[in-house]
Amino acid sequence: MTRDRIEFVGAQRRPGDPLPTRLPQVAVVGRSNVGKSSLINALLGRKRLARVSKTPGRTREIHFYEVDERLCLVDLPGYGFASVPAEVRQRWTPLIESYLSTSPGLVGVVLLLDARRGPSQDDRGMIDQLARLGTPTLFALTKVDKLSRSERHRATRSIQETLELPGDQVVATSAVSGEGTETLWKSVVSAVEEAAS
Ligand SMILES: Nc1nc2c(ncn2[C@@H]2O[C@H](COP(=O)(O)OP(=O)(O)O)[C@@H](O)[C@H]2O)c(=O)[nH]1
Ligand SMILES: [Mg+2]
Repeated sequence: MTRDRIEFVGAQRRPGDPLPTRLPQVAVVGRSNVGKSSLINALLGRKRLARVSKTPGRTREIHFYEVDERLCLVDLPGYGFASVPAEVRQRWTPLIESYLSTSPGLVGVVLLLDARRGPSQDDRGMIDQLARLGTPTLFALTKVDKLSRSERHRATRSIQETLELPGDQVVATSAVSGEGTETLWKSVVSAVEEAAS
């Protein structure tokens, strides 16, 4: 896929809002501030497609980006950031859960984990939920530009061991250097192709 034709096709603001796409979807999920919007921009080679914010919890809706009329990348609000007021967080949780559990076009999820930390309770809750739903999940470590080469290997191995994942399910990425983004994109496209076959 050339990623020449990228289009923001709409948002879901409340659970049950109609989906703005009919294409197969791959959703990017993770804590607020883990780097979801930045990674979507890096995957699609655009600087300011998805809004990047220094303030956690700014994405309050689900955003849909169609690529080459073949697949749709989905930018979800982040979960579990302490500085976001509880009442706001509670409004997003049903939105995220409803999207993940009721979207027939959802073929896979990329779950982002900050390379510098272990998975949080919220991450583990999300991982369990995805396993219950049977949603194929890829794991991307984010912001690896902040780590040395040896720290990066250690972080990748540690996540694999902690979550008992096969090696090819974890990709170390950086939206700043672009590291890992082509590998991850290929996996995203494979997930869509597998779902179609
Ligand atoms: N160094 C570095 N910073 C990043 C990277 N990705 C995101 N950030 C920063 O992390 C913050 C949150 O990014 P954002 O994409 O908005 O996260 P989101 O809340 O998960 O969508 C912003 O200040 C970004 O500039 C990365 O790969 N490397
Ligand atoms: Mg965001």
